[in-house]
Amino acid sequence: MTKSVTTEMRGDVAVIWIDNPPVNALSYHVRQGIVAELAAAQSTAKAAVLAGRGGTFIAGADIREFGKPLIDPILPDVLDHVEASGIPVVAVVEGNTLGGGLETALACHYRVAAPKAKLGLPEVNLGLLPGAGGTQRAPRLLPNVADAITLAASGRPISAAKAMDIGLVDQVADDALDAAVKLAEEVAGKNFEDRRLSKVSLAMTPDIEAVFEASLTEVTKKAKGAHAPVRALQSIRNAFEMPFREGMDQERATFKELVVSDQSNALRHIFFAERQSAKPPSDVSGTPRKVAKVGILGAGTMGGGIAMTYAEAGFPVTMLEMSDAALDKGLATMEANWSRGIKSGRITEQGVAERMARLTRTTDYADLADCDLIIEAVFETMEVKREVFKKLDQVAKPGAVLATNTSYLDINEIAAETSRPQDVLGMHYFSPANIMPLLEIVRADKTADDVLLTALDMAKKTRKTPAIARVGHGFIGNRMLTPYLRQANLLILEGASPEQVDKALTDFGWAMGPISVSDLAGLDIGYKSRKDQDLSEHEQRIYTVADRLVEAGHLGQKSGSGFYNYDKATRARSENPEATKIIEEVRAELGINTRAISDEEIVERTMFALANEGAHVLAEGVAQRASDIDVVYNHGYGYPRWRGGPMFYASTVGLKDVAARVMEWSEGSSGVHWTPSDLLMSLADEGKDFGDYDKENT
Ligand code: T1G
Repeated sequence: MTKSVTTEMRGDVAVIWIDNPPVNALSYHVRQGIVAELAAAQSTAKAAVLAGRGGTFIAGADIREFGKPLIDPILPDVLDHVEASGIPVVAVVEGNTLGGGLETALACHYRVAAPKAKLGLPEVNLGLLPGAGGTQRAPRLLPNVADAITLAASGRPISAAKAMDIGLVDQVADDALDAAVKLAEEVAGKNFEDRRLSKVSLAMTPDIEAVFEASLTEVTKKAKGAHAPVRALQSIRNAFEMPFREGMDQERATFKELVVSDQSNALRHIFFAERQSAKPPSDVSGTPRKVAKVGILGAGTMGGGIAMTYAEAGFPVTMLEMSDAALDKGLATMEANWSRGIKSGRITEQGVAERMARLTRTTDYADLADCDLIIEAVFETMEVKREVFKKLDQVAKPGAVLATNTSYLDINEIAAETSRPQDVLGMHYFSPANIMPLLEIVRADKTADDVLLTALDMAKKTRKTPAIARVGHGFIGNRMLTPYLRQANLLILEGASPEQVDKALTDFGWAMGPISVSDLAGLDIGYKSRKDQDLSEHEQRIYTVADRLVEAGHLGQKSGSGFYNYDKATRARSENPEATKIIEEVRAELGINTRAISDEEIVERTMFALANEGAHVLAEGVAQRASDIDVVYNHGYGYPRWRGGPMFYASTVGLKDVAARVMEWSEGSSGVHWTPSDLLMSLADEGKDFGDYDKENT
């Protein structure tokens, strides 16, 4: 293996290079190399510069090493060596200087940043806290403790300019390496004891105490059940209440506790899962087709959101609607959506104008002839989709990728309407499409490899997180939503209130409970969809309450009342007495003896319904891997990230227990509503989990 840490002398300055692509993670050989090269430099140089190859400093510890036997030296010890160096060390902060990378820079005595550098302590995003002195050195360097708290508890990176502003770096220079070597030459031979942060002592004061009190409330609220942010805050507080070495020991102890926690395992799982889901399937080869111009059919909610997505990514977009009035409305909505960001400084008026200038409007299909990618987001019926694709086949240029945004229809059928089924696939966006990160890419039977690669490329260019699905009713996400909502409605029939169902699941960590989600989406959507399908009597019975609400005009948030009442101004929800009355009437009509239902049962029946259906989706090949399903639910449905995803959570519970409960319910009074997955049962029997399934099948 080539050495991942080498030294290049520049006069009396030792430039120590870290070269561990792709992100210069602090793998064990990097840690060993830093210690060795710095030790050697003590006798050969008067100062040292620590820099990373590939335009980035260090993106952090090597996450892949966690959970494996530790290889010495551990990072805290490496950084003790760096800080204790007899010659001054200047860090070249470039690219991503994150986590252990920033901690390494803090152990250096000076820091020079490149203008585009990003600096942060994102460990909390992995269910961890900075574990190599970040919580002890940052507060000793930064004059304002609130800045140290924000860095470590929010996990959000900051720019070089902001870092300079808060005192995290000494300089920002276009040529950071050159500036760092110059600085090293200047400080060589001079006293730099005051730059050893471990020597700085801090004391708690009433003002600082007040900052911690206020931060604790805010951090706890934002954490929404995640543990790491609060633990990171506590560790920073230790810097003011105990000597450095003790604070380091406490930090290490907390790190070792968190690194084996369910939350950290879940967050590291989803970190790798969302990178894995963006990769082409192993049976696909070739290169993406070039997309210079995008056509969008439909300027409604979905079409407008998709058009915004591409315009924001810099693509010229041709928007086609059936009438000028529809185009006027759609474009006005898009402009208003963008303009909302002006007040908060997210965008400028010029930015809005630039995006709007990328949009061309038309009611003539012929104007789509020069588009390389055309996405339709028109009315969700097969008749309309067939009609649209027949026309696209006539006007689109050869090689254009033709995508449908359908949320559940059969894309093979749609593709068959064209003479080019190999150019057709699904690109299913989630509303609001310009905000929601998930993109379900549906690979139809005849979709060509390079068409699939084009969609993956578009996801990357429009900052979406993709998951590849095969054709199947509802693909991955909506397919699994059905049994989840079914159990939620059944629980209400059996005795739980809407509020209890929702609260059990928001306490579990969901952004919104299923009943509130139904009200948000509009109860009439489900009502119409059920009327279009030929549901069995026992299936229809489940939604009697929801149907009665719609028939009584309670459509959900859009009508001001659904399962809940909504305040017109604040949208705050409250009980809807009408709904309570309907629930009681329906229970009586159906002869249901209601019972007290525990929150635990609510969570199990809904979450295990998700996992069971996910296992069906896997077995049918509609999803490539269980971790893709977790990506879908994290990025499209507000699943609590620190639980990993519906499949990871079921694995954490233990598939044996999950399978046993699913079998129990399938034999019970509402057993008709359960179809136990053979895959779930066999994994449970073999003592395996969904992670094993992924390892063995992808
Ligand atoms: N360890 C191991 N692999 C990593 C990695 C890391 N820290 N960061 C990225 N990779 C892999 C990633 O899986 C992918 O692999 C490839 O690099 C490119 O990544 C002690 C305990 C740096 C902003 O949390 O946020 O330090 O898929 O696709 O979009 O206190 O990677 O090609 O096989 O994301 O350009 C703290 C995590 C660690 C930063 C670059 N650091 N990384 O984004 O590329 S814990 C982090 C990122 C720690 C200390 C603590 C991003 C990025 P593959 P990518 P990108």
